[in-house]
Amino acid sequence: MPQILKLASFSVAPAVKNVLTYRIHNKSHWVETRIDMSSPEQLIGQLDLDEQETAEWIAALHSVLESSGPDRARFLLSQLSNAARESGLQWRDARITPYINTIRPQDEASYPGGSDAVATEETIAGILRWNALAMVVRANRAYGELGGHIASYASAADLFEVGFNHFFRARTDDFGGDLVYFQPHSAPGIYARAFLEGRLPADSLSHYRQEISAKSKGVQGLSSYPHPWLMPEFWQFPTGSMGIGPISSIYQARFMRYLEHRGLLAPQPRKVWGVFGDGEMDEPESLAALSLASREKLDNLVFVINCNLQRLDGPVRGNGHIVDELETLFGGAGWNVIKLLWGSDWDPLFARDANGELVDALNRTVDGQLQTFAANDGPFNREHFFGQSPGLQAIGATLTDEEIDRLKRGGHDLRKIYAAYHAAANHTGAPTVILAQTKKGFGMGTAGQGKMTTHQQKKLEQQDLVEFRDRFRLPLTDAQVENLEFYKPADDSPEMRHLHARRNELGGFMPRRVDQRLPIAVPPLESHAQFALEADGKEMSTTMALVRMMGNLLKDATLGKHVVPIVADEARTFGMANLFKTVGIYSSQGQLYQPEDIGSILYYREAKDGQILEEGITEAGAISSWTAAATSYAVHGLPMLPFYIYYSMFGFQRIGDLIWAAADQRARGFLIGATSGRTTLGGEGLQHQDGSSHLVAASIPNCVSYDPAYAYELAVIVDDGMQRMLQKNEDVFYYVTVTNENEAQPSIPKDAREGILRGMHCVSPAKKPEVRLLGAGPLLKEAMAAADLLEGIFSVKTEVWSVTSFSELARDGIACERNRRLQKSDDEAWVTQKLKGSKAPLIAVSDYVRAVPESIRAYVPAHFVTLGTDGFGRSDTRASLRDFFEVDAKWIAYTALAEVYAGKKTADEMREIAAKLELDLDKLISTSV
Ligand SMILES: Cc1ncc(C[n+]2csc(CCOP(=O)(O)OP(=O)(O)O)c2C)c(N)n1
Repeated sequence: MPQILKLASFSVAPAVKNVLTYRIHNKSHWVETRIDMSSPEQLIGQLDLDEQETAEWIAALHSVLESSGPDRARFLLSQLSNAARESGLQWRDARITPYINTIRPQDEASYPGGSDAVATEETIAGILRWNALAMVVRANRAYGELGGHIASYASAADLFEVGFNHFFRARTDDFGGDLVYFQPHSAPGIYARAFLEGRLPADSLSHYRQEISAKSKGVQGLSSYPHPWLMPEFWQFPTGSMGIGPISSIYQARFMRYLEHRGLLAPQPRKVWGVFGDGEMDEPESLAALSLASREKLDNLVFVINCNLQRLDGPVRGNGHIVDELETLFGGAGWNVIKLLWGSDWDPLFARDANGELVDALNRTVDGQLQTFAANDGPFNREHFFGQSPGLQAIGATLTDEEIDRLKRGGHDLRKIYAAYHAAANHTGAPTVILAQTKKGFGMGTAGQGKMTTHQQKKLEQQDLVEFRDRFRLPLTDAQVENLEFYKPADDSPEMRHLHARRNELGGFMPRRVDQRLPIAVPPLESHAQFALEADGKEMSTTMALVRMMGNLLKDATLGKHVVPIVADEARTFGMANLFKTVGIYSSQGQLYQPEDIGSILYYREAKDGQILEEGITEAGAISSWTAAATSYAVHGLPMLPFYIYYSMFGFQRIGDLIWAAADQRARGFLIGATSGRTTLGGEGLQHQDGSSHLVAASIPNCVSYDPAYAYELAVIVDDGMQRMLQKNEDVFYYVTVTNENEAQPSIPKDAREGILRGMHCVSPAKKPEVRLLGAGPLLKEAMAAADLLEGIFSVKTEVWSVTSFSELARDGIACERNRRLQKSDDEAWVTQKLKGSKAPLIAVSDYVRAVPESIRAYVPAHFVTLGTDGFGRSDTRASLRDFFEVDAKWIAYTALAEVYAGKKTADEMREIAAKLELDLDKLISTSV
């Protein structure tokens, strides 16, 4: 029978329907419990109806554990669980463990160097906290607009330090090195460490977030967040945009395996570590690839989530437990989860908690309340936490107020952190997540610790600074504190000796980006693209041409193995199925089934050394793989050449931020926007038809983008890209759009290469033209047909140019214009050079929004009209779409005639011309509907 002795109170929680809160006096203390009453079964399942029986079961488990050990206990539990299922019991483990550390004190790995090392490292962490704080406060004293963060690193410092002192191994001659994704706004702490290590001078610290002014003084300024573009010898991975780090690190760990399984990288016990925020976990990208990590058994991956329970505005889960939520999510996805919640000073308290009252209280205390406890002092915590019941009071009574105040959360206790990292580093068969509970703004006292506003605190009063100094026992005078002086212990101090010894032991300093020049020979163009150069009118789409070139490159003896074809479940769409057979699809497990199509020559072949990364329907995942491959030259000293081929609409628009991060990371590779062009991708309609990717691509400084019309143009572009990226080691990447429209492909005209690469070349010259047409990509064909109409029906002499890249033309134009303005050179833009020989009007047409061709207007030396595909797409035939958007041959011809006859023909005459072309001048404007 129930052992309820007294039922004190119960209430139905107003905010949560069907939840009963009740307090039971359990012999010695009151226990408050919440139960879900949504069904009678739920209710019965949560009430302990027979405490004695429960106790007997628990005792039985304890006895098995003691006599036969944990393996046997686990076995019995899974047998029980099976038996329950067989009996029809719908039971499933709640996946939430109590709000205590996963690792029991007796199972903790011991700290290398013991108490001395702990003490020294605590001192170092205090110094780092100070220098990081001083860096931010100094910058903001000087220029209030600079920004920066103190509270995040203050909470993460110990988590980083255990990594730096014991786990993060640098790249050496014979070891590839661990890879660490650092929480972006903790960057000041990483700089502070590099200062102690002697890698960054104090001058640099004084120029945090002042990169431009520092440079003018000959000083290396420090970027706000990790940006390899800005600090190429320091940062490896950009993480400043939340969510990018987590997904990138997962695919990085997976790509390391890919390289090993393909025999390109020697298998080594390297790890990928990612230190992220608990608020950051709300980004969809943060959680998007969790199951990939466990499916691939990525035990080379460790996430450390700094659960300071706060994000920018307030608590992450004020009314719940973010740790428990993440435990459920990660555990459910198959990760090894380690809760690191309480410091060593809690161990004796738990030991005194004979009837589980303390654990109950922690289970019940929601994060918002934990934050309030962090923001308040010992007496407050004694009253409001330990004061909840006589039992808790008794536990609290063993501590002074000062001790209560200093009770550590797990993520601030070096020993506990070490034990968690040690367990994570040695875990096999699954990735590990460490959920480390900390206090945001740790040590910032009443000025910041646990405060709602602490995230954005960048100014501190003298009193707060002095308290901070005292809290971390820093040997600074009041004046030094006032001046925010950086502190570096003497070279022969125990701290500095320890710090250097530890890094020596771990292979050197981190983070460090190594970018050796490792050129790879690019095969001659003719070897893989002869079919495109000498197409001679053969019909093919540019997508087919690309895939054929890639197939040939894959066969090249030197380059072949470096090519990484990547798709997000669209290989068949792009005619790549033949690659399944030839190079295989990468699968860490090989192929455990007989594929349905085994009899066909192009069967779906998965292999452990497969070369294609077939990512499934995740553009975010596929681009993360691409980035890992495109930066392999720096991360692994192994250049790779990824081609990620995707629906162009699902690129810059959908995953633009990941591409931006790749650009920051100096990625080198090809992004291939297939099924491109708003009118060229026929029936697919509004959400699939891309008319804007070139606009975004043009805004990325190191992205070289092209919209080629012909297979030979594509061949020249791919060849140039390979030469620049692989041979010359330039930090650029290529975005090339290809289409699925079959076309008669001409052979390459003589001397076309330069024009193709600079952005335009003449494909149909005319002597003294009356009008000139600039056609881009798939619409060059329409421009050519328009020229036929103009010449054939209206006897208007027409010249046609193929524009392969408006963005390259515009960049060149901007550069020339600036050079002239700054008196550097008189060079004319390529557009100007090519078009200045005539005053005939120009009509430019592209399958993208008009802003794309408009980008060259300033450099065009004649009257200029642009046509494009502004507006929403539609599902219809190409012909209907091009008529609708007014970009087909007839509309181009009519537009040309409107310019040629301007001032010469009446409105009625122009209407007659339109009628001759079967055009409706009164149709609705495409952009308005
Ligand atoms: C995509 C994106 N959105 C918003 C921000 C702005 N931002 C920077 S830090 C931060 C809060 C981070 O909270 P959390 O991840 O919990 O880290 P903490 O600082 O608490 O350790 C926000 C919203 C950002 N950097 N990136």
